[in-house]
Amino acid sequence: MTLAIDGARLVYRLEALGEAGRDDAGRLTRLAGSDADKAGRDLLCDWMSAAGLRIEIDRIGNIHGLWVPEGAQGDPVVMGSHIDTVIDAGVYDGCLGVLAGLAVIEALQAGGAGPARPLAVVAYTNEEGVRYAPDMMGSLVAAGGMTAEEALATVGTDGTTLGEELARIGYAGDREPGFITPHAYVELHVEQGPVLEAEGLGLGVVESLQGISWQRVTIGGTANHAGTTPMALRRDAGVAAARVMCFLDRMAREMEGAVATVGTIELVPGAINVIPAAARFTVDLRNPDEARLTAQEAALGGLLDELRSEGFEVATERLARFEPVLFDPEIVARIEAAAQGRQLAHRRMTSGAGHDAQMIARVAPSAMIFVPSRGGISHNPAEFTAEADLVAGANVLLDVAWSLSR
Ligand code: HGY
Ligand code: MN
Ligand code: MN
Repeated sequence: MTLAIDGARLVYRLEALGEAGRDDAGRLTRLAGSDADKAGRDLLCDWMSAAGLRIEIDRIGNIHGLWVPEGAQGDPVVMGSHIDTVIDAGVYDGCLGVLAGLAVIEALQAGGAGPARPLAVVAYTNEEGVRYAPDMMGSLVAAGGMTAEEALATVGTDGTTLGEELARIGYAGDREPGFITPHAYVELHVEQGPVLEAEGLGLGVVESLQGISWQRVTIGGTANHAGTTPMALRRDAGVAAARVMCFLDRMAREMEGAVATVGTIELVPGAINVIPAAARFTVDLRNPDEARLTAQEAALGGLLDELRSEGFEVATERLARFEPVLFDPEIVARIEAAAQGRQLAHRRMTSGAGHDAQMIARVAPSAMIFVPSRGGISHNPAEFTAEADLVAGANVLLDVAWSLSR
């Protein structure tokens, strides 16, 4: 019996979910705990209910859709990802993995399949970490890497608290995070990078995921008059921040596997004719190799010490730190076999982006499936994956989940 997912319905739902949470500038910005997040969550729950799934929400707001057919026993096979987004996002990041998981369960139901195990599809809270750090927070709590209390108490970039926002939007669930231990976890996700497209491949078999280091840096200088203050007498926090940004960019270009990003920066007081008294910015460092990621952090620390010796105040705040992850070889092999079975051109690869799978891998055998991103673009409204690739990836997810649940 060759099962297949309903591709047209998957694409329709991706587009419909992509409309839930657009801001008044028409940008898709579904930050964790926001009204936009509620709109997406409500839509997903409607679809899960229509599929007859039992919906369970845990204290950190992770949404679980459970299918427990007659006779199915034991820990479920879990498929998942996230539906929260970055600012001005595309419609595929995270949403594909959740909606494909739902499509897989619906295909098994429609095909009269009788799995020996239950299956579940999960949307994890706050994977992006844009409003509340760290990222992958819901799955981190589910994997026991952070307590629910700590996560719920997290204060966001806008001064709100995650727990209060989840309660406000009606998704402060009552189940204990981790109430489900997956028998296995498989996540379908758009690659968000250029590799598959560049090599003309339709599918990525993801066997590892790089390490991530997030910090917030605050540099204190001295506000002064932009016109009257000689250059030699300045303590310009803005220039100090710019030196850090250029240093990180050069270091990442010279170090194997390294990437470095300063994605947010704020100058205080932020006036055209005032030398900045302070600069607050975030640093995102990544590397597949833990020793090199530690070296990147040490090099940043060395520069910050140099700035201190020049008279700047420098403070750092750790926002996230996750070591590189190797996924489960047996699940990886099943994904590879399913891709071969569907004659899909594929390759093994690592993930440059963080994903919920890297957290769930702490408690269950896990791996990921990638499909190509056009132009390697993501975290951008131009994010796009061709329908044929979306459906092929979802059918590989179906084959793997079905093989794991028999
Ligand atoms: O930051 C990441 O890699 C993920 O998109 N949260
Ligand atoms: Mn994602
Ligand atoms: Mn993302």
